[in-house]
Amino acid sequence: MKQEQTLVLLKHDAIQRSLIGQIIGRFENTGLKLVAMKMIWADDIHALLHYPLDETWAKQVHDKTKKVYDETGKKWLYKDHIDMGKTIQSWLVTFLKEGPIVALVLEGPHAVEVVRKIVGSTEPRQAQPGTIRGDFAMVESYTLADDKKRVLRNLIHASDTKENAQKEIAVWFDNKELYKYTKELDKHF
Ligand code: 3AN
Repeated sequence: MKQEQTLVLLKHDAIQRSLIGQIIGRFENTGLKLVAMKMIWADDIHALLHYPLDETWAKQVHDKTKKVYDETGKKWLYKDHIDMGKTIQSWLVTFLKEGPIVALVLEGPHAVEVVRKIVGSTEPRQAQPGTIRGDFAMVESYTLADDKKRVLRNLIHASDTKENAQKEIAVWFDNKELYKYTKELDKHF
């Protein structure tokens, strides 16, 4: 089966909360192969390459958040999805540069889907127990983050599609940093 790769960033809140080992342990438990890993302190260039202001993404972020605002009867703050996208992008860049992060690449069948599943919902409040965000960050919510004018502190970034995974891996890793090696499990894939 064709191997897939996905990018994971353990953001600075995960490092502050001493969760590196536990989170990486969960990824290892899936059976996916860790093919690259490093600690980085991001600069503006890398942060903006990682979080480009893409209109489709802005629309998605807008719709996900607006749904929660409508359900909770909270007043909507933004003019439109572009206005919101720009605001969230600037918060994301600030947060990504707050301190060192850990970047890793996981490889294996359905890597993107499997990783997103165990990471859990973007809004930790909605994340299922058993997921990383559900177990370690459930008190965090869109309304809390927006009231504080900061990004959701949801511990992890995980690529959402195979295409984005390839783009994001290229932001953080050179090809020579992606290792090829065999594991016992490979013979079953
Ligand atoms: P995911 O990280 O699950 O792919 P996206 O693409 O919806 O989530 O959002 C990217 C990041 O933007 C999220 N990880 C979150 O930190 C932040 N974010 C999205 N919407 C909001 C919001 N309303 N308030 C604060 N941060 C947000």
